[in-house]
Amino acid sequence: MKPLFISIFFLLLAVSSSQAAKKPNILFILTDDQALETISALGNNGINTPNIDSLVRAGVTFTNASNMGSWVDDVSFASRTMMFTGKFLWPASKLKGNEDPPLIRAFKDGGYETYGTGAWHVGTKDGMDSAFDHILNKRPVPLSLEETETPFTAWNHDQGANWENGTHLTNLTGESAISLLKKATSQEKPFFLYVGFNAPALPWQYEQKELKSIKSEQLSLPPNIKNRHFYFSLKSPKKISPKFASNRYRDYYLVIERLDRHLGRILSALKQSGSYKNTIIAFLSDNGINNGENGIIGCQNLYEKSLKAPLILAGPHIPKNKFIDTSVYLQDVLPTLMQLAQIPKPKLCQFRSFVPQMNGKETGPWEDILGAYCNDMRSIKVEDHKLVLYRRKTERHMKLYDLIKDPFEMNDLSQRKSSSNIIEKCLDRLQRWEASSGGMLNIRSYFTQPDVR
Ligand SMILES: [Ca+2]
Repeated sequence: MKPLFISIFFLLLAVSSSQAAKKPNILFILTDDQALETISALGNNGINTPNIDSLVRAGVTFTNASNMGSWVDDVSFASRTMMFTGKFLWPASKLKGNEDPPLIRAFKDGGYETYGTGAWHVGTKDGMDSAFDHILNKRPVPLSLEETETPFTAWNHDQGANWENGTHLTNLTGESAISLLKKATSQEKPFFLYVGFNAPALPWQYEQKELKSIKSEQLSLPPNIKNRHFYFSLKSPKKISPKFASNRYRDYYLVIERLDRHLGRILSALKQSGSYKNTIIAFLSDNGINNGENGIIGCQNLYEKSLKAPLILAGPHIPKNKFIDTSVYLQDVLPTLMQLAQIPKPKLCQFRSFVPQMNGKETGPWEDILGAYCNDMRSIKVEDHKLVLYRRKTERHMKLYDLIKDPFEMNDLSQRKSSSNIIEKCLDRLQRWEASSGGMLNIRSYFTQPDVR
């Protein structure tokens, strides 16, 4: 090789290795059943989340990120399986679970070393074992409390679940994340670190001394706590009393505050490692939950409270302290991270990147946002409206809400004459989506306007 060619060769080598060094690390923090409004930076004065707040200030927060729904009671499982396989709801429901998660594999193929800890709960081969190169303290979910004669007490370590072996699971996951982070930041390759907090999924356990930090009687409850859902197949107490609801809120918030403290420790460790500036942090949940709103306990429904969850991205080339209300799916997060990391999106991935929206594009990646729960419910958000369909045996219900004027979904507009155009539009789009995505329902045969009113 002549000297000039040798120089050019080494120059190119240097350029390509410096580009490789610039690939951002990914710190992917996924919580379980965390509703959108559980963040103090989003205006909730009842909870104190200084570390999630710091991410909100450091990055972009999507305030309309929804789960696409579920084909089983276990909504978390469906949401996560869609998230890590890239498949829409019905195609994901047909997966046999005999391959490793393709969207994590894409990062491995793109030169990333992968690490995982905590809750996983994804319908792919061998659980977390096939997903990551390095695993610490993986945790199957859901957890169950041991059957004892003692009534459930949040701070009783002997009852197991989150207190198994005397350590709260949130502490264990937080500490495992820091151990993996130390290992990952000592390597040359860029890392993808997955941290799956079981919190704030049930059971809500905390130390007794933590109780005094939140006074349930001082929590302000949303107006739809007093609203009663009409649909009888949803499991819920007959009437949610304000005291019952505020105690639930308190317990839920206490578990999130512990999660926030551990997030703070992880962020400090990342800063101390020197890798903070070249790391994209994704903080999100798999779905939200109803804690008594509209008379419902749980996430097996299509109210916004259960569909929507936090979605925050911070790091290099991501705007700071920006809020975006464009509708996206929570499952769009991995294609987004792939675009930011310049990794090709696998062809099988049906979800889309929202990088253009982070950079100012006003129209969303989706024309409308779909929701489904088994074959009992369907929803679609078109412009400001949301249509929800319910079916059980021969029974049919239709509800229409204006999400701008009525964010708590309390005023059904489906009976109004003026609603017929938007209902037709919603039904048409829902029918098209159901048919094109492998759904089981013929929407039009079940729901035609005159029959359901
Ligand atoms: Ca969940």
